[in-house]
Amino acid sequence: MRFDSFKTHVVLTLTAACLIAAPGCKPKGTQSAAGGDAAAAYVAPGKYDEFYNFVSGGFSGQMTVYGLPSGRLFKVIPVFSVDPEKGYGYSEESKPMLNTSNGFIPWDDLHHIAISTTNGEHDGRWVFGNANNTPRIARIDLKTFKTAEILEIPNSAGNHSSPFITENTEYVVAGTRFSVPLGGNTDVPIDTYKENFKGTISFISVDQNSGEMNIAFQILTPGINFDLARAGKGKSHGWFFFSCYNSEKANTLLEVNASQKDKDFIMAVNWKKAEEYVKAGKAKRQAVSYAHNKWDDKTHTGTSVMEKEVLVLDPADCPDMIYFMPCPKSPHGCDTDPTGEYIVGSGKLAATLPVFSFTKIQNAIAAKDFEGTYDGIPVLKYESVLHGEVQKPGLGPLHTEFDGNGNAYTSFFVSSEIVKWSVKDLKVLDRVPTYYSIGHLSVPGGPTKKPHGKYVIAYNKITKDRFLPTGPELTQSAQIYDITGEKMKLILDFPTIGEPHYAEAIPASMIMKNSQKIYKIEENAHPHAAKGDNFTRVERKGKEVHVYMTMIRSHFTPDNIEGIKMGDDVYFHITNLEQDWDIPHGFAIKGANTAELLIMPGETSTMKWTPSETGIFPFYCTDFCSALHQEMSGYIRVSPAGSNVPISFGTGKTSPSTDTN
Ligand code: RUQ
Ligand code: CUA
Repeated sequence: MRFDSFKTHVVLTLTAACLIAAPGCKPKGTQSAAGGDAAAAYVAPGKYDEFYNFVSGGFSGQMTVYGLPSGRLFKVIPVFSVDPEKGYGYSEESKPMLNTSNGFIPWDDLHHIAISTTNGEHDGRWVFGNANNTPRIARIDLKTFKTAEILEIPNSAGNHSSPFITENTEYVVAGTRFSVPLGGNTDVPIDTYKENFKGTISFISVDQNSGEMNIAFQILTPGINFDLARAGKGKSHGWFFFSCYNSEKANTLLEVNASQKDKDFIMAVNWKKAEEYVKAGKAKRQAVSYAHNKWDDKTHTGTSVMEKEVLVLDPADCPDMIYFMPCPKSPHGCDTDPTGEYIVGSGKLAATLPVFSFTKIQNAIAAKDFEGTYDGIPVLKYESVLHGEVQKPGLGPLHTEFDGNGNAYTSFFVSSEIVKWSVKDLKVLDRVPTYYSIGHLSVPGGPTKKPHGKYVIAYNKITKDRFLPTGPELTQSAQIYDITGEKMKLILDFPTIGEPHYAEAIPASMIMKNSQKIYKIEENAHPHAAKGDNFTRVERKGKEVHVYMTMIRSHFTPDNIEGIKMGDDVYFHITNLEQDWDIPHGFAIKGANTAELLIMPGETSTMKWTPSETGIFPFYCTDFCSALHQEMSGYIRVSPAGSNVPISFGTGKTSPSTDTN
């Protein structure tokens, strides 16, 4: 009796939850439907994974690195959020990396991953990620797995359509999700949206040797929302495709008001043409302010410079540069196939999946086969550019990836499934449920000209019933399916950090051979490095005290420091003298209102500490580094402001014995 009413309650609750939160949540026997072939994902102890999987951390602001097919977590790379574990955003050297025109920003929301490519194929050099909230793009160096550069994007708000990449990493792009008023007067009534709000997309050039990013130009667009993008490749190299919604230009209750029209757009940009217009002087200089932050591996220091200008192209002055293609119902994903001929638009609210043909787009442009204009920009005829529609594919299509055999894999949020279909004849070949409400999906190499194939990984929005409960918030979930056969086969569930959005996977062999083991101490150009114990010292400069310290298994030099006074700011500049792989040392001091430092072999890092009381403060190494790790510690003495305790320091100076026995 009690059991029955309990069951009814559970069913009702589940149904309500399905309607509100998870339209795809089907009350199926989750345990039996869950059956996967875990053996296929098994990587034996001591064996390496086949792929690195770079996964966006969503609202964690970080990027995570997993092995595939094991789903084992290797690393959280701090990118847009501070990370006390690594001292990122807390050490004096790393603070500039999070500087913006709005000041220091300790958090962001990282959605999309782009691994660098050469000739449209992975080259394993860098991975890019976007900051969705305060618009930025980051570049991570895959030799060190460290954030090497962060570039802020001006004239943008909600950098969602980013950081997708061209065939030779010529550019990464940034399309604004929110249109906003631009230029001098931005203090305008919100309901003047239609007159005053504009969008931009930015083309950010990437230096082929250093990887350094710079905003090459921006294109001014109508005040719509840009969602996602993909570059053309092969025959469509030189073009870029952006999905847009809110062609209604609504500024309130978008869930209703931005879903009025039957079709929104995919915007096709001829970026080679845009380059010509820039060369011809058609771009206007606009005064803006945005941060450009770079990390230097020799000085182990980040610098932040405020850039003051961008070049903006107005389509009104630049004919034949951009076109709109109608696309059903608020397209989200916009994905080009490995040949570059087909562009798949995924209308979140649409019942079919349109596939556009690049050849037909070119023909329609040549024939001026337009159905009209939108804000002065030509709109191509839907039928003229359509390769065809996948019929009844599923509900709520979001994203499409490709294998190397002419197949596409589309995620369906509402019907919670991955659907495999043939790009050529648009026939649905297979479908497999996900648990639950899949967002992005990823085939290794899926966005490149040469997909590596083998697996498709689902990155889900809802995790109910898959893992042990952990209070109101459950872990996020990814699922791996084997796609080597005709039928997709679930082989593993694995939890993820933050909320996973897009991810990319790349063969381990392309990364691991380049992975850096140490920083060479003789190359350390940090101005405050102590490259040996004989360089260690403590210096007072007015109210600043600088401690030049070294660390090596298993002691600090110096480890006894006196002469600090209340009102001082103490800077610990600490150099890890180790030259062995995987021997970082950590540094923490009692009462410091900052994070630890975690210092790599050969690196120098600085902690600023303002003592809050007098007394003796122990400090210690936080990373278990040897059998004598617990001994790796020291003391610092803080005296009252007026005290005359002189600066003194040392290691291994033992005081005369007071032992009287
Ligand atoms: S999104 S779930 Cu932010 Cu890439 Cu599509
Ligand atoms: Cu160094 Cu523990």
